[in-house]
Amino acid sequence: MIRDFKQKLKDDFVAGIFSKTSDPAFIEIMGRGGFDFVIIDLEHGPNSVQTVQNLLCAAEVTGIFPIIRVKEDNSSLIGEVLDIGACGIQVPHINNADDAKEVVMLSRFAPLGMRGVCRFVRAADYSSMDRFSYFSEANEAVIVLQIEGPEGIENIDRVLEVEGADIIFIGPYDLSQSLGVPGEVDHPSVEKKMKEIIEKSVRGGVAVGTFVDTYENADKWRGLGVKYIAYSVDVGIFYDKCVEVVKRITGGGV
Ligand code: 3PY
Ligand code: MG
Repeated sequence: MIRDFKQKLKDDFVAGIFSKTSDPAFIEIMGRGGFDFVIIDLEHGPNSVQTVQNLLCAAEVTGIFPIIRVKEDNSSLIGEVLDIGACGIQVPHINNADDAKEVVMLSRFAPLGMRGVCRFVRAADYSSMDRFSYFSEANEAVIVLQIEGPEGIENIDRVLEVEGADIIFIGPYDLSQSLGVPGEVDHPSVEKKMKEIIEKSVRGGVAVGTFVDTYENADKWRGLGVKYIAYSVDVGIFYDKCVEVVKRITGGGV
């Protein structure tokens, strides 16, 4: 599954969505709907390692690629979510090369890192998997680093030099706050910085991702070489649909 995802990312484009619900049905629906990946969010929202385990089972049922966004203070969380079967991790607020190196260290078994070893976990099929196959397959988990703050922007060149990151993800909302225009994700200064990060990452051979909540921005960033786009959040999409339905059935038009 991980190899196919990486290949599609390399050759083409992957379409995803954020999830902040705790109901596995939502994850199944996203898979049935055709999304390539889901980012299950532990940075914002009510989920915990315990609730996420069921969401990962639901992802497997429909073949949607599950990435878990951990919190900024992630030292124990990265190993925990990989142990329960996340195929990738996404880490917010990467500020410098040391942050990036630490993520790689916590995500990979030796010789690439020093992730804590346990083969009696869901990711190793509760010990039924050959231990050496598990260690080598686990070391292919997708690593996504979020650049969204002033230090991260400043240090992007050094971050790109760190071996092991698969995707540099630009968080436009935090980035807009960093640039003094909170929430204005279409502000020219935000757009300019995003374009700079995209150019540098593409030049450095690292795929770029971002978050969008309009189709226009999805088209714009895809056209500029962004290959991993998370379109909005399950709860937001559901809310928008509710508003539309209520307007329609009460005669208010759409
Ligand atoms: C941001 O826009 O800051 C994000 O982290 C998107 O998820
Ligand atoms: Mg953010």
